[in-house]
Amino acid sequence: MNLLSIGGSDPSSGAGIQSDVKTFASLNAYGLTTITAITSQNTSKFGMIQPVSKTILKNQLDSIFSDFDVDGIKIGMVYNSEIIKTVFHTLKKYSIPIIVDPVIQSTTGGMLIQKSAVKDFKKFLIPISTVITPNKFEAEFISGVKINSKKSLQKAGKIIQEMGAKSVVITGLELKKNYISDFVMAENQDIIENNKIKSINHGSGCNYSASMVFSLAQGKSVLESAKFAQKFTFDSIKGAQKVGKGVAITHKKIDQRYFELSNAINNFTKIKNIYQQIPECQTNFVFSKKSPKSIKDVLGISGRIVKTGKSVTKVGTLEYGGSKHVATALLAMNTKFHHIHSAINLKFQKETIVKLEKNGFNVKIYDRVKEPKYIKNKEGSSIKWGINNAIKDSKEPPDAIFHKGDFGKEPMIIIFGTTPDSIIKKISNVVS
Ligand code: PXL
Repeated sequence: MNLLSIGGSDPSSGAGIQSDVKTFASLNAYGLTTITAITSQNTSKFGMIQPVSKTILKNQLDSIFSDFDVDGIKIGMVYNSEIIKTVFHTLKKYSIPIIVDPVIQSTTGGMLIQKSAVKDFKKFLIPISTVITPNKFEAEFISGVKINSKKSLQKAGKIIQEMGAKSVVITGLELKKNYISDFVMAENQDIIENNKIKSINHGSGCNYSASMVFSLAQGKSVLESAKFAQKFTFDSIKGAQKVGKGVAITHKKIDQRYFELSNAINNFTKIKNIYQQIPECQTNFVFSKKSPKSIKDVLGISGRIVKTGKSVTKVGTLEYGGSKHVATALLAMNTKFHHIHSAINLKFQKETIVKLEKNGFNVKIYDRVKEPKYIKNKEGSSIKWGINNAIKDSKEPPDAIFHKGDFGKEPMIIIFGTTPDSIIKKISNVVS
């Protein structure tokens, strides 16, 4: 996924385009940037601002759009009217989710937009936004409404929506003690809340809008994306680091599991003739947290790995809870063998079983025909029963478990391992 951040450069990397690139990278998306202005600032002081010329801005935008498929755009600092109009004239040609983060003032006091440009900001950029994400202060500034009640909050949101924004998310509201809330005006009106972390930091606003565009670009709704952004921002504030001498800079710890599974999926798709191993119900590849309790602790692919002719492709994204069946099999295995954290399902073929055994792998079978009726009738319990049945006498975890199907049930092999990489090693020996 390619995401574009249009905004200012912040040399401290706490905010602006540098911060957005960090956010995108932590989500495994590719970050593109076009710089509207160069700021000089650190964690204590805001220095100069120098906007770029419209010629170089247009040139940057053209170089991005002529080469990359852009899946989502975030607009941050735009500073003056010339920049606003240049951005508008390029973006109006595309129908890509656009988040407009109406940044006005930095935590350290710098003005990020000229007073004279506010009118054009409202005229050109608000109408092209899929979502606009002002904080309370910015929402008050744009709408002219002082937010001090639910009614005034709704009024401010409505005024901004009437300026042309499809959806409005007003962030950072303190509606309840010890909580921080966001007001989401999309298909419906919702208030979403999270625990408040009492700290002053640099970067949280940028984290919110950048993570939100990632979620929107995945096809998630505005409400789902706001929830995702709220959680992402909470985590990044929790992980804030005092890198300089002034305020802490937000930091989202990278989920290593995400990268390991992503890499392994990539390697899996490259195995010679791997399409021959994909079952009718397609393949999922999962990797769990250390002590998984439910499928929500298991990372899987939301749309599975699917066969497209003679190649295989990952469809959807890696998500906790992204797999049901293979994740359930893994959970059953992990309950007995705590160090097994990864699994993949492959098409049942006799020769695969023979090769697995020839390679010295421990292979177990269970018979779905023997599955008790009360289990069959209970949605989602067959796999758990099958895995438990196959390992009930095992002292060591098997490398693979298979069953030969039942009426209306496709036969299947599941390969298990400690990590996704260990599974790739097992499979590569056997199937290519
Ligand atoms: O957080 C808003 C923001 C956006 N862009 C740049 C900034 C800031 C805040 O400091 O410097 C370039």
